[in-house]
Amino acid sequence: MMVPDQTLDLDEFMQGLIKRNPGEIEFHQAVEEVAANVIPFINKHPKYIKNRILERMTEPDRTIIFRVCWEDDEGNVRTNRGYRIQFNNSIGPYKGGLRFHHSVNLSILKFLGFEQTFKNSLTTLPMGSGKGGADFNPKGKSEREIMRFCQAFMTELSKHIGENVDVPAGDIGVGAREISYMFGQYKRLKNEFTGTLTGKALEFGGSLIRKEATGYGCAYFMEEMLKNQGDSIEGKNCIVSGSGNVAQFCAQKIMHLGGNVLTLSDSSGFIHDPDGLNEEKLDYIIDLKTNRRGRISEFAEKFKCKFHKDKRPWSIKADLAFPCATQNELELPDAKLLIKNGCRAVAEGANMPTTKDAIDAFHKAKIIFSPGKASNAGGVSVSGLEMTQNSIRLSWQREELEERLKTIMHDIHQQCVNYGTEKDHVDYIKGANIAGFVKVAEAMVAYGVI
Ligand code: NDP
Ligand code: 2IT
Repeated sequence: MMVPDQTLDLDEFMQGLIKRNPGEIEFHQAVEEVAANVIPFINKHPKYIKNRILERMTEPDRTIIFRVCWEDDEGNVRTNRGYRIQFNNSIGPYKGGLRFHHSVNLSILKFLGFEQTFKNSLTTLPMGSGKGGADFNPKGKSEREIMRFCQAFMTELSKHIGENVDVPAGDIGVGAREISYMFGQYKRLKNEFTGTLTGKALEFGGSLIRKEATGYGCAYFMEEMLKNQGDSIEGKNCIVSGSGNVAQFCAQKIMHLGGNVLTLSDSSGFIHDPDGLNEEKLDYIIDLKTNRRGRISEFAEKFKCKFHKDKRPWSIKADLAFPCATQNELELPDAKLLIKNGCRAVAEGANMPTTKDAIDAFHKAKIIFSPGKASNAGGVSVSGLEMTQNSIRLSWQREELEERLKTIMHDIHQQCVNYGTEKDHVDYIKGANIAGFVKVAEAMVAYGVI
């Protein structure tokens, strides 16, 4: 039988997706950004249409939702909802972070899992995609409560993961402390010592540079984009948002590369330090946010600079911007302010921090812009290298790992250039989406209908 010529239409495709996933607005947003680039490409490659690759890629392999019961310090029974979305394992085991934040829901985890498919493909390493977490709010919880929650969460999650099946890691609200509690529980339940989680401490299978990798990678990616234009971070004023894992080490690498970091933020506001950060100030931030779990306003008191309550940092005049906190934290009015103040380039450290209309404004103003799936891929890349080290039961040196991270960020940049070069600029979103798509799509076509 003849198969009629077909083409995909973006509006029709999105209508179907929205109908199948009602109310999941972050998931719709992430898919639309990819589909807008990938559909014109697919329409030139009938095999991707015939095999319904985009329809299949937007449907997770499976979604696991479970109850997590634990006891707080007063002996009250508490209940949260846990999730693991195993999105796509065409090019390797499911791989992606766990997020503990009160805002966590199915839509947010599906957007993150979907983005992870393209990001992990870009890393050049053999990793599929997944994401998980819980609507548990770690703020204000005692150390023992965090431990009991992590153990209860892992008691269920352990049934679904494994070093060759699905390898979770950290994300918002999940750092070395939580990974340690979860790894301990996994080891106890399974009676095995394997690399089933990444982001572990160095004493039990963790990798050097993993902690720094997302932030360092983001700064390296910005450096690559500027180099492509004959420029560099050296001497540039930079705005960084967030003050967690990604923001801290993005700020540190910007400083190493000669840039000046003027801002950091958290969910209560931002600090503006016109003199710029230095290593002493950054050490204070790392201790404040990672060890003491304090508020960014304490930095302003300590170093006598300004704290802007409930505001985001995008009104500050600077050359470069690095959104490193959370999704949709940079909206159209923020983009307009950045453009008006002469900002030249934006590299996303967070996942989908920029809204669609803000991205459109950057494109119109010819601002260089990289999507998180390219510029924050350093974190999962070093997670991949942690998996390799666990498999061969060896640990690589810091210099070797940093060199590998740099090479991977360079390769990701090159893939974006290969697929995203337009007449007079590189469209990094298009480049990342198409390059990320091709590797996974080719594997799916090769497998046939599964
Ligand atoms: P952390 O939990 O270490 O830090 C998160 C930071 O973002 C904190 O400063 C937090 O403020 C702020 N934040 C969180 N939610 C909000 C919100 N709703 N509004 C304003 N500020 C908020 O997380 P990470 O640094 O690990 O993650 C930051 C981003 O980077 C996320 O988008 C994550 O998905 C992404 N990412 C992380 C990777 C990793 O390896 N960790 C890898 C790739 C991407 P507060 O302290 O007040 O909560
Ligand atoms: O969004 C991400 O890439 C992460 N949170 C890191 C995932 C990982 O497996 O290291």
